[in-house]
Amino acid sequence: EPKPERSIIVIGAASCAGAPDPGCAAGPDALHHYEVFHDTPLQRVAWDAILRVPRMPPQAALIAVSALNRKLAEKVHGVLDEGNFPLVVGGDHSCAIGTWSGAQRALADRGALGLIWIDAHMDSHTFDTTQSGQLHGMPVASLLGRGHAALRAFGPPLPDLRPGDLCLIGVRSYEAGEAALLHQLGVRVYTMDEVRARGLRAVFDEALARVRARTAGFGVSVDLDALDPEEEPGVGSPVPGGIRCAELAAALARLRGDPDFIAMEIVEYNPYRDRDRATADAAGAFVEAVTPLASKPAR
Ligand code: Z70
Ligand code: MN
Ligand code: MN
Ligand code: MN
Repeated sequence: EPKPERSIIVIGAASCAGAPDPGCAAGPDALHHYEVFHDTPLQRVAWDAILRVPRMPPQAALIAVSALNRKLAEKVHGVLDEGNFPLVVGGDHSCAIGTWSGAQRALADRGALGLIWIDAHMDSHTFDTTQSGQLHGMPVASLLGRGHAALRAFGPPLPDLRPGDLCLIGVRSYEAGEAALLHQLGVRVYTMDEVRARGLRAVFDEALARVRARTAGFGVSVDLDALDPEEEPGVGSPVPGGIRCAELAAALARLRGDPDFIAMEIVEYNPYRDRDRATADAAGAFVEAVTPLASKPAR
């Protein structure tokens, strides 16, 4: 069988500048070394680069994260312009600002970006509402246009992600300020309680219909802490009571061959907390679940 023309190009974002836990910076190198993302008979997978940030004091995190995101956005845009599929591997979740800004930029002439955000957290703080000060708690707010200007100040101005084009799935740990922002903007949040009540499959299909409705393409951001830490402990901020790996893989399989599915992100892998590579293998299973991709992205 001929291999499809669209390859998965892996870009590492080896940074923990946006998180309190330094272990996530080692995530991309560990996943590369474990070879969890690999060719299948129908899908080519190749590592492009692992982006790194210089060692900096915590007060310089904003500078480090915005510099990384500028490089990451360029990479993602370039991979999409070549007709390939970017897979961004974190690192802490503040890299999502670069990943999805790059995707927005690549889609710009054709329309808006849709985004499914799978996470135990809301990641929707602004500098006014954050209690921790950690940037990985802010990427959603930033993409919605509520972030610090420095975080998205690269290249020509980007449109804000529209609240109706975004869904969160798996949420079970958040603070009042970020919940109020998402409620005010009308972002659909599928909490873990709703996932348990309705099943991930039903919730995922509904989210998919929403992020597709008014967009030119959509992506999925998987924070591995959405998973249940009893099964997958290798994350920066474990929160009990999450999604089962097999359930998420089954839901993601809905994306197989979908020409509008343009990019994916898997973040917050901490190899020091992993057990028998279970969490690394889950990351590999999620990529296998979405393959083979459609041979060509939608035009
Ligand atoms: C908390 C904060 C967070 C990820 C932890 C936690 C945020 N709401 N995000 N792990 N991925 O610090 O703002
Ligand atoms: Mn997150
Ligand atoms: Mn372009
Ligand atoms: Mn999280």
